[in-house]
Amino acid sequence: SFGWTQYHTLEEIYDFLRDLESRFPDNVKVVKGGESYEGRDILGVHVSFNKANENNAIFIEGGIHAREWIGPATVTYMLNEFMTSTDSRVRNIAESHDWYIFPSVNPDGYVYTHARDRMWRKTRQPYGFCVGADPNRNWGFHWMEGGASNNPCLETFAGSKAFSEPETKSLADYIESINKKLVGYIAFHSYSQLLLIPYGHTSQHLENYDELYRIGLKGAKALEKHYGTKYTVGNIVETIYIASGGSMDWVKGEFGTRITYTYELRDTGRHGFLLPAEQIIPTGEETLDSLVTMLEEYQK
Ligand code: 0X9
Ligand code: ZN
Repeated sequence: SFGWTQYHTLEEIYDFLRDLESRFPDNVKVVKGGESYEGRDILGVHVSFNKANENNAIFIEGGIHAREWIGPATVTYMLNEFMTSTDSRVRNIAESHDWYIFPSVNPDGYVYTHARDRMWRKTRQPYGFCVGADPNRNWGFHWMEGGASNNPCLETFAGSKAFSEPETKSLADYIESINKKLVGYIAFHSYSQLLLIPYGHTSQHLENYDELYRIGLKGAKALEKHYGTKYTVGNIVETIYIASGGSMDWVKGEFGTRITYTYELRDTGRHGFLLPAEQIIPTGEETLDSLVTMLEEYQK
């Protein structure tokens, strides 16, 4: 059965989503957020406990980079807690929002990391002799304005144009269709233990940077309490490097969605992308607490 002591395949994750829908038919609906180059569905769930929360929705994105397996694992962990936790703080945050949760938005890449190359990052659309674009450089907001390459053989290839990848194009259309309901967009990557605030093309601070920074620090503090895991909070350019064309940046730039963060989950490099499965549950616990804490803060 599905659990968090091992990493799962795409089909196992999708079965978990369908299973949740059958266990909670009044609250969980499996939704198609788009389609991949190889024709796979990008599946997620829409979770709703109360029609009144319709316009208080949080979008959760995992797995845009194929090899960052702790992303989908943490996202499914949190989703399961939203449905089953008896902790009053988790219940309150879960039930006071609608959720659009997509654990694995680069399904071709994820399947490829299981079948062929554990370290694959990109999509799987061919470009001449090389394959794939970086789906976190392919979104149409300040596309190709730094930290992105026009060489299809590199890991940060931005695609032949903005939204050249079916995954980003179809998911963007889906997000656009629900954008008025969204108050938050949170992306999960690994690794480096960072909580990143837009944008990735400029170190200039956003209108609500100070709010996001203040809330982010509270989240990082809550996260650290569990296992001592330390996170750095800040603007993308100031904290890691220039990276234009990311999904969160497009959502923020296009719709002005208020709460926007990108997590870079565990660890800081000892295991890197190959984070041992024993760390899924601790990562899930600490990350969930940080998210709950930030959403509590935001509501104040
Ligand atoms: O380079 C990236 O896309 C992210 N780091 S990773 O090691 N997971 O590849 C950083 C995210 C930058 N995010 C945005 N610009 N939105
Ligand atoms: Zn990543």
